[in-house]
Amino acid sequence: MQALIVIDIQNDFCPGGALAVPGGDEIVAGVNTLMAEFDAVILTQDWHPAGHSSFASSHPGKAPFDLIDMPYGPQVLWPDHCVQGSSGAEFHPGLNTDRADLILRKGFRRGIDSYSAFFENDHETATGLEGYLRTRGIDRLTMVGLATDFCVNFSAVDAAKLGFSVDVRQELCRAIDLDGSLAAAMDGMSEAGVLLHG
Ligand code: VGL
Ligand code: ZN
Repeated sequence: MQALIVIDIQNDFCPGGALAVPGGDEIVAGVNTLMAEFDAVILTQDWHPAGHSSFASSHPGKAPFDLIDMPYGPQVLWPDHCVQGSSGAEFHPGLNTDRADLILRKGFRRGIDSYSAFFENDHETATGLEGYLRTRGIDRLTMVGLATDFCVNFSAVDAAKLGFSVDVRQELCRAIDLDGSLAAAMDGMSEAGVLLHG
């Protein structure tokens, strides 16, 4: 069984959004088309409470894209984005959400970020997605979405480490690319055994 995992195609990650990924909206039509090829489609949704610890605004004297040390490790600080219930947190209006079997929200604990769809940024706190996939007999994953070098990267590497076969369709992903983060992500995914397509 094969699932398409669509990562964070939300207004705030698209042009005009609070943490816009260049070309983020260009992938929407292609992702919709690809959905037809899968047994299951799962959407993830970045879903932060106001005042989340990944927001630079929660750390006096810090600016977006600064790096800080959190109890669970280094953390990039972001502009406020994907605040629960806001229009920025909604999916891009062109995304076919009707086809989704599951919408998995992440990043909802104030004190910890969650790039990966499987584990929060302590690499320990599970989101429950692994159990969902295994109990449905899904063993092959294709990932698309935003951003290649953060949430797609962390999700793909975790999935490969958990033993899923993982394919990332690069032409249906877009990157933030902060200080070489895209190149590092590509290396990390390859090393973990993720297949990079396109
Ligand atoms: C993401 C930064 C902060 C992502 C989410 O979806 O890649 N990046 N929150
Ligand atoms: Zn976020």
